[in-house]
Amino acid sequence: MSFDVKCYVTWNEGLQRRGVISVVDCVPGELVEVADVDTLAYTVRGIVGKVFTGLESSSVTFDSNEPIGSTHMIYRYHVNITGDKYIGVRAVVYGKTLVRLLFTVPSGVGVELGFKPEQYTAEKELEAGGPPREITVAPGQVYVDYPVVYSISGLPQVDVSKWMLSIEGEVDKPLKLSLLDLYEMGLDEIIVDFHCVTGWSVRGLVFTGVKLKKILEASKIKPSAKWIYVESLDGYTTVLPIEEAFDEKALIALEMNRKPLSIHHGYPARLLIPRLYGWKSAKWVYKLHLMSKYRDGYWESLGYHPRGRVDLEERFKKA
Ligand SMILES: Nc1nc2c(c(=O)[nH]1)N[C@H]1C(S)=C(S)[C@@H](COP(=O)(O)O)O[C@H]1N2
Ligand SMILES: [Mo]
Repeated sequence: MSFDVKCYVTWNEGLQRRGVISVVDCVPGELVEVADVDTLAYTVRGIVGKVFTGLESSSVTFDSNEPIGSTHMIYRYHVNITGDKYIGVRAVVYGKTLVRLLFTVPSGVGVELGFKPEQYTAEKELEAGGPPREITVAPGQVYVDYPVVYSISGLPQVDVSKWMLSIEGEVDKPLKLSLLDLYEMGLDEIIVDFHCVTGWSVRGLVFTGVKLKKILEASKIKPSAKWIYVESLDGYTTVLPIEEAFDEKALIALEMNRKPLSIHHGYPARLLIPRLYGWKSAKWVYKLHLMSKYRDGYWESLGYHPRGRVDLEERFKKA
């Protein structure tokens, strides 16, 4: 295996709760063609040998694969360490080309990198596509009747009498809003299509909630605020560029199809950013942390895009 590979090292609290201590996210420096699960296993084994010192002769076994939209596939493998310990592998394939290889390193597995990791710059990813605009196309999606329910770790316990949405970080006026405070700010209704990055979409969902823009204006965000790191009660996190939150249709949603959100869909409140893929629309949200610097949320640390615009098909990081 002679080709070059550059790697970043990242981590996320939500992943750490699930036993993953860090993620080594690698991008091949040249075109790597993928034919099938076995030849890809061989390629993965070669890259493992380059990335981790001392793992040159470990075995790699296939786990599962799944399509992401109509253009990408994720292949999962295990790099067997000792006994039941393994490093997880997620290979992101675009058409027939390997575009990213992510290693999830569990706690208790000491690894040594055979190189110096690069510094990831999310800002580079935002240059594509020009100014934000309404979605007119959702390439590579298929339509279903009702949104699939996702949660990284089951349904959280919610006590609405104690629940607050906190807005903090790069703001002049930090806020803590109760559900009643949110209703009193005045609700708007939007009708939008919802798109999950894995490839399903739902047409014409009605969401009612407080415009995110209104909440950010009330908290007097500083000019240094460039990103919003979003935290949820189930340990889920995500991140979005500040401009996306100023979209007229971006909401802290309290109702779906004119009924309070069900616990499955994020009661008491969820983010809803219709022009971004669904993973940015965090359910059971309790904190918006305004930041000057980017950091990965849960899916972003597994290679998903810092912005995730549907019309541009920003499914995975490209840098
Ligand atoms: N807190 C939390 N929010 C989340 C998720 C999650 O696992 N936890 N999954 C995301 C993903 S990947 C999608 S597509 C949407 C799905 O929304 P739904 O479960 O209401 O259909 O929720 C997003 N928000
Ligand atoms: Mo999703």
